[in-house]
Amino acid sequence: MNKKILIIGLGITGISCLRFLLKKKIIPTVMDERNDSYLLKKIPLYVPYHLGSLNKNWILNSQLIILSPGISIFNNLILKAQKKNIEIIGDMELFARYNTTPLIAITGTNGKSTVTNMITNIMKKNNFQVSIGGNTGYPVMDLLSFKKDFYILEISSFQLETVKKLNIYIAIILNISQDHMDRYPLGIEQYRNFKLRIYKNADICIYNADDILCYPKKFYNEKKYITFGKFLGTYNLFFSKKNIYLKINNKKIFNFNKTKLIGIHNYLNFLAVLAVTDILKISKKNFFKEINNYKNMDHILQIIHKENGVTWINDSKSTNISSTKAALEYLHRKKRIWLFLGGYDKNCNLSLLKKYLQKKNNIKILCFGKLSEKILPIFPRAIIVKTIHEGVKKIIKLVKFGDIVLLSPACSSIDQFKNFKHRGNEFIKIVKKIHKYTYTSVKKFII
Ligand code: UMA
Ligand code: ADP
Repeated sequence: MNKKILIIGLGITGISCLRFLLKKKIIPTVMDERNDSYLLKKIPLYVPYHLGSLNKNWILNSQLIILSPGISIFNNLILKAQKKNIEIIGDMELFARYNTTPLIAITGTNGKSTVTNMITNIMKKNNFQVSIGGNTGYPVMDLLSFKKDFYILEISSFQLETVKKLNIYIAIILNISQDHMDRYPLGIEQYRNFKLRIYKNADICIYNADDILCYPKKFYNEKKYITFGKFLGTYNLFFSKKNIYLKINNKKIFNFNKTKLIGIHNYLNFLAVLAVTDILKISKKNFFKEINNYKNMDHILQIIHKENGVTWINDSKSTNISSTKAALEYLHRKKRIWLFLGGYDKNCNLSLLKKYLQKKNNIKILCFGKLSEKILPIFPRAIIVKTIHEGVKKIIKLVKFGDIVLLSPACSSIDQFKNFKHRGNEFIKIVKKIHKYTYTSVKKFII
């Protein structure tokens, strides 16, 4: 590569690209809008850098820009560079140009991490050599040094914005609903178009047949298409009075209710996984063994505390409306729910939750963070609190036997926390601390 290369963004993506190019003896220039000593430490002395802003001259005088996913291709300066025919790619595209390992790639609004992990676990247990990368937090450029049978990639719409030709063996779209509407001003169709790019150079496309937005716009003879869904698709569910079964080609095969899996949304995730394991010829017996062993990841519908008949649940990974819907669909009808909603809402239409949050459903809304500025016109009954901590303090004496307290914020965490993990961990800390304080002092008094 004999071009003037500029890396924009020096988070884990930018740094992984820098590391890769330096190994190849290519010295790019680098840029980040942040300017701090921590960043400086990551840049070798001989690499030219610009920190603190986007440098117009550097951008417009480069020949290849490697853009981090956090920076939109619709950024004004990036649009100007595109007009000048400067090539703009991201780490996925750079990776695609060097990768020779077969890929299984997963996208969708929700369930990406769950499905990526499920596939990886099952494949490992069945003697495949695999590594996981992408939006999960392990940048794809770092995968290239591992020789494996497959790489399993979680890919976000941000990453797909800059993909041109990514050869994929199996590409999956789990579902598409409103998310990141602050980044896609033209709405869900614009977001969807980026997601659909995953099919472009895929041999096999797996998609959710219940969700019209996941359907490819064109079907090609040389590709294979496999579907799953609640009622539609090759792999679907059968609802009897008491149980929910896996159904393949109209045959009841397996009772999901006997597993530890929570929520119909997770049954659907497993159908997508099964479609993959069938392609790889992993036996159904081994697949079912894995379902029985599967434990939800932390921060996803995670029961963190039970006391006095009240169950406290951390679903901090819910950062959009559909994931909070999935939590409510799973939990509602069971008990009264105290729902913590809040954070930065990414311009999504919160009124899509109205059906789930009607008065008759017995759900009390506590709203924290930036969302508080706009929730009342949509949900006038919401109780506004500045922080999750204030909310927990407010309700600790109000919750009754049988209640559920659920943090499923439907928003991203960036207004008050570093990320969803930080938000979830803070919630856990507060809940544990307040119980220790409230109930140990009461218990002492009674004794
Ligand atoms: N930066 C700028 N200008 C901007 C935005 C960012 O200069 O307008 C700089 C920041 O100062 C920072 C760097 O860019 O130094 C951060 O780059 P980045 O935001 O692209 O983040 P990375 O650390 O490279 O992490 C990215 C993904 N982040 C985003 O998409 C925002 C991570 O997904 C991903 O795990 C990682 O690459 C490895 O592939 C995170 C995410 O929030 C978890 N993803 C979104 C989601 O899941 O909803 C899509
Ligand atoms: P992602 O990686 O796409 O963010 P995760 O598997 O981490 O997805 O789950 C994020 C949130 O979405 C969690 O609250 C989880 O309960 C919910 N979720 C998982 N799968 C689905 C699905 N198929 N449909 C709706 N919500 C889902």
